[in-house]
Amino acid sequence: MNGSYRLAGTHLGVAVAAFGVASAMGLLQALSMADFQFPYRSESLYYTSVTAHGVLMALVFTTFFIMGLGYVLAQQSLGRITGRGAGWFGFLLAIVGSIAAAVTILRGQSPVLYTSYPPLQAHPVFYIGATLLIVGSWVWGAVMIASYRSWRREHPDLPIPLPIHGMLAAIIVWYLATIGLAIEVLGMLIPWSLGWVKTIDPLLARTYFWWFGHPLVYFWLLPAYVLWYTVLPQVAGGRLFSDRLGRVVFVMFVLLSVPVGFHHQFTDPGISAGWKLAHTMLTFSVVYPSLVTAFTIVASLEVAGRMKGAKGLFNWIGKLPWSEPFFASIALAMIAFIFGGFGGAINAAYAMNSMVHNTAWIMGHFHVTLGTTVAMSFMGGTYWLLPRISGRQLRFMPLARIQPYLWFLGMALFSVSYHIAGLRGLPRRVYSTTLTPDSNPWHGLSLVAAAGAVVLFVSALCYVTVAAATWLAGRKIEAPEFRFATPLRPAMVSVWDRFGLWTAVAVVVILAGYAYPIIHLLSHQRYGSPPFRPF
Ligand code: HAS
Ligand code: CU
Repeated sequence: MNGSYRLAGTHLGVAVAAFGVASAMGLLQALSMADFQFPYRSESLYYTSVTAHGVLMALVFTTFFIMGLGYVLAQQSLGRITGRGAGWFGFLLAIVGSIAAAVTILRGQSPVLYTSYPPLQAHPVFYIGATLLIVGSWVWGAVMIASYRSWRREHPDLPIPLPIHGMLAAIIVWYLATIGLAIEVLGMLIPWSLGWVKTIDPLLARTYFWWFGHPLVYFWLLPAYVLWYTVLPQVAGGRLFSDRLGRVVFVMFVLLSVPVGFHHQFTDPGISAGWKLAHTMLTFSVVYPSLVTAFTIVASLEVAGRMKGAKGLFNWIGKLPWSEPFFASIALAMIAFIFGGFGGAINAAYAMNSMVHNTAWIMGHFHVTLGTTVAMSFMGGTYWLLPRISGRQLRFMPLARIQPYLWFLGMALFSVSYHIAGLRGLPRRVYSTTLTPDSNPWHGLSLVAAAGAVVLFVSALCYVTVAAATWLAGRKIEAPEFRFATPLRPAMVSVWDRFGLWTAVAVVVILAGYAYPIIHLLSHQRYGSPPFRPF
């Protein structure tokens, strides 16, 4: 196997493994919430498991998949990975960091949940491990940018290949976002967890965290969009409706992803209402590129259906390849995002947020967005990538065909129940839904969610089985070609390729959104909180 693909494939392998472990934990948690008695069920096991599930899914699975995908795209679209050795070094940092953090979680020393809010305190190795994962991803970003620059020197007059355009946007969002995290972790959490300082200011830490935490979701979403824009129309048998709109969308995420974090802090005191409203407005602005995406990708699919002869208003939908695993995964991911996006707009509405904040609704929301839209795009992406990088045919094709539908079904049961339970007041992150002795309005819903979790677990087993069996024992074939979607009108060089300029504008927007509120928080008299460890 080609060295670049070995590098990419190793990243994908870690992603699939993390996903498998985290899926089993998800099942455990749903059963616990629905009050099934199983051996070793306990509060501490629950919080250990929620933390491990969140970290492995949201940080390890996603980051490793994105890095692997990035390397494949660099090799394919740019014909190179400049600095493959550095790429392996970044991998090493990321894997060592992930394992170290995971060990402290599984030993029950870091039950701080994936948001790691102080004053809950984790073991120092947890924070240091997470830092190594991030630094590893920075190295990846640098290798990607170096590869792009080397290509650019040879092709000064060409538009950036669209897959790389989208990945560069994701990388810029990532660098801008992780500045906030670096300040929080290096400046506050690590010194505090080592005992160098006695107290921590939770509000300030949370503010830095959400500087990172919201753009984090677009760091997940953008690589999914790259697959939607550049691969999906091709697999569907059509054309990309507009290359230019794709570029506008990616640039808008660079501009608007970061300065929206206060929409996670509407209920936090110490941040004035005006700044919260400003972040609400910016949040509604960053919804726009997703609406454009909905239009562009659906139009591309309609083109595909019409190229296959559909004439009516909607019958192009039936002409799409619904039994092809990659297509089915992404199409279902898109359908889920109609609901995920709608829920996001409710969350972001300053006043309505108080109805859903810290309830099970939020679990519902992010299992539709991250757990369905992004996760299904990545699972579908795995089915597309594996045969092409390994030269092996997908093993157990029927499992790969049914897996996306199972996931969609499981998540529908799971997320709809938790959205409703949230509106009925079920808090998020509780170990049991029968908190009161009387039967309460949540238990029935949590049973439906647990049924969904069982379906999800079966689907996860299918995915992991197909991926592992293909990698280890797939029948050797001539690797299918990587083919990207052709746009209806050819790509042209434009101002949307000028990432240096857009990054500079993004920095200005971030300063406008965060400089004053953070200076304000820093200038307060702060007493801080000592650490808190629940067990
Ligand atoms: Fe969110 C909380 C607002 C998108 C993830 N979000 C979270 C948390 C996570 C998360 C993990 O404003 C929990 C954090 C925690 O632990 O506390 N979210 C939004 C908004 C959007 C949004 C406005 N979120 C995402 C994405 C995520 C994600 C994407 C992960 C990948 N979210 C919030 C807010 C909170 C929040 C508040 C805090 C709540 C609180 O109080 O704690 C937007 O980006 C959404 C825009 C999306 C659209 C949808 C476009 C639709 C498309 C598909 C079209 C398909 C069609 C059908 C038409 C406007 C592109 C196709 C047809 C075929 C035939 C195929
Ligand atoms: Cu957010």
